[in-house]
Parts: sequence; structure tokens; C-alpha cells
Amino acid sequence: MIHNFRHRLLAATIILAAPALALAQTDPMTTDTVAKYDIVQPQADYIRREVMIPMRDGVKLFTVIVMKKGTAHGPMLLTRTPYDAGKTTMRNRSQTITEILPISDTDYVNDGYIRVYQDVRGIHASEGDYVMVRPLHGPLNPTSVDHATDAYDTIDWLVKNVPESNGKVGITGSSYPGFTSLMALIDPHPALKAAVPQSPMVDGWIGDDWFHNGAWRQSNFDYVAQQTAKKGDGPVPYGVDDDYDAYMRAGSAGDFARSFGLEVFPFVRKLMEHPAYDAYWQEQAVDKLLAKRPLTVPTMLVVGQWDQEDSYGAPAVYKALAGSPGTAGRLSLVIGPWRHSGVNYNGSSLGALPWSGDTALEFRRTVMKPFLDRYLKDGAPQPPTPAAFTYATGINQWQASPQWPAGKPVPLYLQASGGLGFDKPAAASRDTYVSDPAKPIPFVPRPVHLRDRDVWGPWLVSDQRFVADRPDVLSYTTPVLDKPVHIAGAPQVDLFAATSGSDSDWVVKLIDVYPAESSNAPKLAGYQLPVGIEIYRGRYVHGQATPAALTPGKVENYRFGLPNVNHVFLPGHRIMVQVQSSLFPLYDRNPQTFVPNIFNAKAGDYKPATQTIEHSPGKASAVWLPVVP
Ligand code: PG9
Repeated sequence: MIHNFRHRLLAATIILAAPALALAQTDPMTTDTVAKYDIVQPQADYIRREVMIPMRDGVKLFTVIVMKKGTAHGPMLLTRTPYDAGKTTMRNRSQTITEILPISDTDYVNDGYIRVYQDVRGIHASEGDYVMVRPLHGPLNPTSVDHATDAYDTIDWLVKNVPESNGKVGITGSSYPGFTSLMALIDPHPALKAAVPQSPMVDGWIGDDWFHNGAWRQSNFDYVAQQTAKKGDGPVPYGVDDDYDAYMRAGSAGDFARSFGLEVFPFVRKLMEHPAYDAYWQEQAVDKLLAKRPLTVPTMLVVGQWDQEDSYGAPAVYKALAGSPGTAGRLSLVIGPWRHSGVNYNGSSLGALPWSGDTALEFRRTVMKPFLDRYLKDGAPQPPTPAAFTYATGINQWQASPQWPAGKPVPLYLQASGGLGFDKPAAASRDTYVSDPAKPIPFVPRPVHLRDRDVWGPWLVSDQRFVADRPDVLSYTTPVLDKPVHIAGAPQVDLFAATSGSDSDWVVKLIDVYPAESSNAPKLAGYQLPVGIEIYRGRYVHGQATPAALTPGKVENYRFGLPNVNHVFLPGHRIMVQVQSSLFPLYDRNPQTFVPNIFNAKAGDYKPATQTIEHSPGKASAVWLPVVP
């Protein structure tokens, strides 16, 4: 009986389904590739539009506009990036907006903002030609377009073509997108109401990305190759595990570039053709460009205290603009306890250092978003923004101050027998060490893996004990502090030094030495925490644009800034200053023999040199600390 029923049911199904199946069948030889599969499905909680926005020269820039469904009268937050707008807005292939966007966008889109990402011209899906950090129209760029005009044209299009918006635009982004955020402030579109440039690249020769005080940062070879080669052809195929070896084997930085065929990259050639601070660098320094015009857009500059790529830019722009007429109340500086771009990630710790919580989230929620709301949202509260909002490391708390720097310069003198103190040396004394380019000092313990984010991100807080005992590293230390020393600003190096060679690099580190015992945080016992590390290429001591040979044995006064910090050296700690002459392979080696262009130094130019550091009355080497009374 049951068997009979099943039989009949099956027969009926076949009769009913057969014609339908025949109709729906796909030809076995149908081409199986499709032109488009929309990964955004009807159940998505967001709208994601991809548009090509025309610029004034006809070039169209790929732009992705993302918002929650139901958004109306939303402010637009724009980021202009060379890092792939498409991928950035599809972080995770999801139907949930907070999954597809970077985590730092969550609070914005949940609060009715429209997030816009754009590929800058010539890269990823945007049309046009790509020029690395394209200079502003002018002596270096005779074309009619630059990042200022592209930002203007983009904003103009957005306010006319995004019906869900309230017509107000903010701009933000970190590093390269921090640079493009700053460029949007030059002759800005009237709808641009606020900017938050984060770790912006501002001056590629003095202290951001490419060089620091003229010393070449070799990791940039990888950056240029990855960004300007056909997709997937970068980074440089070293073929050696330890980057220390890879660069040592090559010889000069130029030889390294030539040995891997990197001269095919125009930007590598531009870098190697401009080792000094010539017009090429001076005319694209963004702080100098901005200082020539009034600041009309409220701007919050952000940087990490241990920003290993762009520590210089944000404070330099602040310095260039603060005090100019009209900027009062419009300009602020934020320094958080972060690595490069750390503001957009979890800011609970950096390397071995724990903070008071997720400092990055705290800043984004309680400072950055209220600042953007104030200028971009209709009828938002108007919280005052302090001129400087910085995290005091050591005591681990945020502090607001009415100006930056908050401290006043006080010299901390190098002294005889490795001493360091606020008293000027009364008698002549000096130390010497031999700097040997055949044994440069590694900037992190070997094997060096520059591409490893876990090495590169926190390297500026690495415990310096790994080099402290080298004979070519001098350490000067205060007695144990009996009261806190609070600094807020950029410590200034004031070094009196001589070399037996005719060129030299000088590296100075300001270090917080932790107590020898620490049962609460055993990893930090005796830790030598760099509060600031900087390098200076000696040939520029009498002019950054005019390198000159040093006179062997002649004492010169080297002055340069360490990164801006808010730090408290606690009682029980000691302050230390270390001096050395290399930081390899992050920085290329100085041959210590003057040659016109260090990129082209020959093997025979690399010579050991005896370095002398003075701590004498007329030549009192010091680090000037911005001490908060
Ligand atoms: N520091 C990177 C960069 C900025 C500008 C030029 C070149 C490199 C970055 O993180 O974007």
C-alpha cells in the first residue's frame, strides 16, 4: 500500500517537474565567468555606491560611498588614499556595515555619517597618472591638478550628488591620507568644514618617511616598490632572512637599489637624485605651504608619540600655524601613546607598555568625534577643543593644555664618567668611541625583519639594553630621581662632537630607565625605554641644502629635535641619554668619508672613525628638556 502511494507520488512529481526543468536548464557550454557579482545583497544593512568622480582635467577618480540604510542629512567623512578604496570599504565580505569598514568608522556610520573613500589619481581604480605624494601646482608641478584641486573637485561633486547628505564634509586619514587631508586645506572647498589629519607626511627630508635630517631610511625601497610596481611585483626580493645582512652585502644604499633593479622606479631615482634639502624638498614641505595661507578650516592634528614613520609632520604643522592670525580656536594637536596610525586601532598597549585602557578608542570617541560632530552635524553640541590634548605617558593619563609645547626648555647636561644632570659641567672632559661602518649598530635586535609589523610597529619603544654595553654606544645617566620630571614638547639635542673622519651620523636617544625591580611588571624591570630617538647626518651642520665635509677633529655643535612627547619620568627611575653613530639597516650607513652623494659611496669610502663627545664648559653637550614646572 505504502509502496504504491510512493510510486504514484514519484510519477506525479516527474510529470509536473519535467517541463520546468527542461526550460531552466543552463547550456553546458555557457561561459562560466560573469561580468559582475554584487557582493552587497538585499539584506545588507548598508548602501555602498561605487562612482567615478570627474576632476577638472577630465580624469575620473574611483570613489566608494558607504552609509547605513535610512541615512538622511548625514555629514560626509572623506578619506583620499593610495591604499585601495575598494578593499578598504570591503574589509570583510559582509552584509553588515561595521564589518566592511575599518573599525575606526563604526561610531560614525552608526551615528548617521556617510563614509567616503577615494583612490587618489593614478592608482588602483582611479584614472590619471600617479605621482608619489604629488606636489602642489607650482614650480615642481606645472600641471593644473594636485591633491588640493582633486579634493576640491571631489567635495564639489559629493555635495551635489549624494542626496542623503547634509552638504557638510570632513576629511581625515592617517599618514599618506593624512597628507592628502592637509592638502585639502589649501584653497579649500566651502563645504569642507573640518579636518583631522592623522600622522600626516609633511616633510619627507627633515623627519617624515623618506629621510630624517638627511639620513636615508632604507625600508622605503620596499614601500616604493610595493606601491609603484604592477600589483604583486613588490616588495624587493632580498633573498636573505636578516635584513641587516641583506643591506650589508649590497654596500651603499644606491648599490642596494642598483643590485635589485630599483632604478626602474622613477621615485627611487628622484630620492637618490635629491639627498640634500634642496628646492625639491623645500617646495613640497606641507608645513611651509600651509604657513603661506590663513587656516580657514577647523583642524585637529593627530600623531603617535612613538610614530615610527611620521612623527615630525603633525607637530610641525601645528608649530607653523599656531599663533597666526585667525587660527585661534581652529587648530589643535593631539599626541597619543601610539605607533604610526595607532590612533585607528586598539590603543591598549604599545610593545611592553600597557596603557590605562584603549586610549585610541577613548580619543576617537571622546575627542575626535565630538570635534567632527561640532562642525559637521546639524545642531550638534559645541564642545570647546583644547589647543593640545596629549597623553602623559609614565602617569598614563590624558591632559589638556592651552598651548603646545606645554613645557619650557631646561638643559640636561652630559657629564664626565657617564653622568647626566641639570648642572653645567665645570671642568673640561670628553668621551670617545670608534664608529665602524663594518659593524653598524642594529636598530632592533638581529635578525632584523623590517617587514614584520610586530617588529616595525613598536620598534621605537624597544628596550635599549641590547646595545647599551656596546663600546660604540655612550650612555649618560642621572642618579635615581627623587621627584618626577615631567616633559611636554620636543626635547632638543645640543651636541658638541667631533669626528676623525670627514662625515658622520649622530644618533641621540633620550631614555627612561625603569627601576631594577618591578614585581608588578617584571618585563619592565631595568627597561631602557626610549622616549625619543633621532638621527642627524653631520654633513648638513652648516646648511641642510649645502652638504660639506667635516673638518677632522673639529668640534661642531649639532642641534636637532627629538619627537614631541608628553612623558613623566617617575621617582625611582633614571634619565639616560645615549649617543651612537648608526641605526642600521633602517638608516643607510654614513661612510664617514665625505662623498658628494652617499647613495653612491664606494666600498673604500667606508672607514672607521674616532668620535669625540664633549662635556666641557664652553662645549656643554645637552638635551634641552621641555620641563613642565
Ligand atoms: N608612512 C607612509 C607614507 C606616507 C607618505 C608617503 C610615503 C609613505 C604611510 O603610512 O602612508
